[in-house]
Amino acid sequence: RDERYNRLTKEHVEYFKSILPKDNVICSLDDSEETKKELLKYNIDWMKKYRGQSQLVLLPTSTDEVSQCLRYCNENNLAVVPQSGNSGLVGGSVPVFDEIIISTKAMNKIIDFDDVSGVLTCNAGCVLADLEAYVEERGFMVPLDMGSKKYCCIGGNVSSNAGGLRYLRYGSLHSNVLGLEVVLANGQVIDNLSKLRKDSTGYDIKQLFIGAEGTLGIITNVAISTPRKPKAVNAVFLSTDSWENVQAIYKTAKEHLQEIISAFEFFDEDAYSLVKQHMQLQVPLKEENKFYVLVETHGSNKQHDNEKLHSFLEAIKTSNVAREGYVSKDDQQTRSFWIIRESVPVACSKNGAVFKYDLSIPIAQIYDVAIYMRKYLKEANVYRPGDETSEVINVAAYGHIGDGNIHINISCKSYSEEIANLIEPEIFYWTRDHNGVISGEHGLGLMKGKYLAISKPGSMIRIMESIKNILDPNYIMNPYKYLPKKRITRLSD
Ligand code: FAD
Ligand code: S2G
Ligand code: ZN
Repeated sequence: RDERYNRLTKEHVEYFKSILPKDNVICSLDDSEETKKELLKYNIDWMKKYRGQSQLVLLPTSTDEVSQCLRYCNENNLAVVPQSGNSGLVGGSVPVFDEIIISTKAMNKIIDFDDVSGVLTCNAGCVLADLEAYVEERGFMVPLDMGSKKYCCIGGNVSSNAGGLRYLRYGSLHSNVLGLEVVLANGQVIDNLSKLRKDSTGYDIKQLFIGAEGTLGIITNVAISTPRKPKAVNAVFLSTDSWENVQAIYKTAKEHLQEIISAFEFFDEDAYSLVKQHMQLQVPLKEENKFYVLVETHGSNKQHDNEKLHSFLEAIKTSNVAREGYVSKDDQQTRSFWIIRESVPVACSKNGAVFKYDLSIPIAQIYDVAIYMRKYLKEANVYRPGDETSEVINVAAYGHIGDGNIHINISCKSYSEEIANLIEPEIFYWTRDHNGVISGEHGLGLMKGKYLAISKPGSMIRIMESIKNILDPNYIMNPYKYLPKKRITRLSD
């Protein structure tokens, strides 16, 4: 614990109680067991891998209350963790020690929606699934989708620069987010809540906060561009027996489906074995295989799209690159295909403990990381398939091939430092040596901050630190993570 940060006192709590609604200050300094239980929810991450000891959760209801809270914390050297849905997977959203948690959960209102431009303006604490429902009613869709949509919030999505299942077609939050309102550590409010699609007037300040993971300020409001909801959606579920064939299917999809392709996801036989074991799902397959692919299209004209889909399927058949293929009959079956894909990370967590990796690697080599890690863990004699006593139970690979983003989930009966130290930083060095980066979409958080120098040169890290020093000179925003003091240094520079 860095002793530069003061410990929480009753006076501090009294101050917060004087500016926030009574129920929006959850503090264990002077309260019951029941409060301690309530606090636990905010202190433990979704994977139950990271756990903080925060004694205080603040739930401000407005930008002004966020500003007053941060200004006070900054003046009193109180460390802060911003939190929204707490579904992050790198330990970024929970305290490391007793940092104060400032949650956006009480800031969950939609401000406005323009149904000509499709620009949605809302509070940071709006749950993604609620925003999806709201814009869908109006014929639009949110340009990101992920398995955590029922509990993640748009402020956390933006702050973690989430990718998700629609990235291939609808792109990054760096392009879909048009404006942000952010409160800095000193309480200053940056009102860049622009709704303009094009703005080339000076540095694009909001971009700094997209993916900053709460280390530069608290996002309080978001303006995001939402595309029209597609009139025609198709989904194809395929199986095949080699990585070369997965790549061939991808190339064929890009050739025949081009502007209507909206997702290209895969998972391998190891991932599928966990889905079969832990999730009771209907999978439209006659036999098992090595790789499974889900291709989805979004278009405005069902008939045109069906013609393109037909030429894609014909090309797949002629080139004999798939073993089985199923076209969804209706929206319900499309949903059932997606449930299979979205159940993979949940199934990977069912064995007890899971070490999650989220790597961006050039597509040609992307699956080699799974092959390498299985071989490496077998040589270390911790991965013995078929042996009940094997520490590592499964090494699953799945993800967003279209984005060049793969997830490796190494599941064990329980967390162990020994296994963690075996995997890391080995998997990150392998990624660097194959021109990849150590996070594609989940971010750095506590888990990967110390490895940043493996993917980014010192010259860039020093610029990041300069930005951090300007915006949070007292280092109260989400300390110990992302840009930690202690870091693996690069051999060069
Ligand atoms: P939190 O977890 O609360 O916070 C995430 C980070 O942002 C933390 O560092 C936190 O300090 C910071 N933060 C939170 N709110 C604010 C704010 N208002 N201002 C500033 N900083 C803030 N991620 C993907 O990218 N793609 C996926 O496909 C995907 N699928 C997932 C599936 C499951 C089942 C689960 C559990 C997670 C998945 N995730 C995925 C990870 C996670 O859902 C995303 O990172 C999501 O964007 C986090 O949003 P959140 O609201 O839960 O943020
Ligand atoms: C996905 C989900 C998170 C995880 O399913 O694409 O981002 O558990 C992942 O890896
Ligand atoms: Zn993902």
